[in-house]
Amino acid sequence: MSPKPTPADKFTFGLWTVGWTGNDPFGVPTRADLDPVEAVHKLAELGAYGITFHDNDVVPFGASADERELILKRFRAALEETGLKVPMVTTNLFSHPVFKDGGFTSNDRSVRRFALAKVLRNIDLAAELGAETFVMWGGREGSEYDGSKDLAAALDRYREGVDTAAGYIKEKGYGLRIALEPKPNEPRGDILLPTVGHGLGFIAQLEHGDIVGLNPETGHEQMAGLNFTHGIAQALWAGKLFHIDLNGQRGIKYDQDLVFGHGDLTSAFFTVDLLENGFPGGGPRYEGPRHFDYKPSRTDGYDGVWASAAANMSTYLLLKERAKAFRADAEVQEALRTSGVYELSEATLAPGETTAQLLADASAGDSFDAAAAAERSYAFIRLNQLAIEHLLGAR
Ligand code: XLS
Ligand code: MG
Ligand code: MG
Repeated sequence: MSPKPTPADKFTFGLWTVGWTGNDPFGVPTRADLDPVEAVHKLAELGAYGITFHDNDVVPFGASADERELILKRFRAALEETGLKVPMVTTNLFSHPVFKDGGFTSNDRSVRRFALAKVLRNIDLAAELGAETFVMWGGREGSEYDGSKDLAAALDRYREGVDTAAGYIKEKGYGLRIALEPKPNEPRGDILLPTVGHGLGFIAQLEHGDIVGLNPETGHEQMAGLNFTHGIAQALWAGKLFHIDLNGQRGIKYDQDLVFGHGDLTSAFFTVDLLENGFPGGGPRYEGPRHFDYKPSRTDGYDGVWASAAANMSTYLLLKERAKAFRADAEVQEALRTSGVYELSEATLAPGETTAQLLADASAGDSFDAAAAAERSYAFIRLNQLAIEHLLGAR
């Protein structure tokens, strides 16, 4: 039986996910357009907590002020009717041809000024709708050819753009934080800030880095062959996991945006284990929305769209159940101890111990029996098999 989600589970969906009509580089849409108001109603019926969007998912690019107001009025009414929240808003700086060389980092200064103003206006909308997170995915910020970008200047302009937006949030007193979303490639050949690690390094260079964190996406790390759970773990550890995009990916290829769990299921299990149970030794926890950023396959009609939205949530809840059972199992706890997982929480130096004392400690030097210590079996395979058995519902 699939578990039924409720708003307390804090599941959110991008409007562009269920609203994707199936156009790809090789084919035209396979589904009719989805009215954002219908998306709000359907997601609320399915038990979601919120909906997120790019400015142009709701208000078409180039709409007049009057058109914008009319559209937003209808959208707000649907939110009020259903109680669905808007915890995150983001800006489309990638679809219109004007952004073909980027928004914040286009070689054309007039485009950069237009992009920055578009972002500031969208920050006003995000604040008005009560969002807490403002995502920036710089899909066009990059290049195909290394000689076509002054990379230091591009990073300067990226920093200028993000700091200007963050400074604006502070100046207005909005309760918003920015979350940068790394991705290695697609649509650009190479995208700036390609991984969680690059994002963390960039944030450390910002003037307003205190309100800038990350929005890692499962498939984006996995496209680069990286471990998503490690990525979000480091972001959490650094106090920078502001938001999350959950989905599925099968190996190093284009961005598949599959349903969460439909890619690497074992990795999804450990992602949920971390989000729901935290680090084994304690430490920072993620409390934000569980946001799905996936694409319902273009083979499917609207039956498949809503089935896939439900699938993201029920798979997450099933994994949560399994991850809770895993941690509660006495045999698992014993295996974690045997494997030294808890032992890693103990500081390597004793409290107040100096480097001189460490160097003088024979047990860490001449009398350390390296051969004996090398004999230790960490029994990680047994521990992992226990996880697999819980994942498969065998325990
Ligand atoms: C694309 C990104 C995008 C962001 C929001 O690959 O995942 O959908 O999440 O702009
Ligand atoms: Mg993606
Ligand atoms: Mg995303």
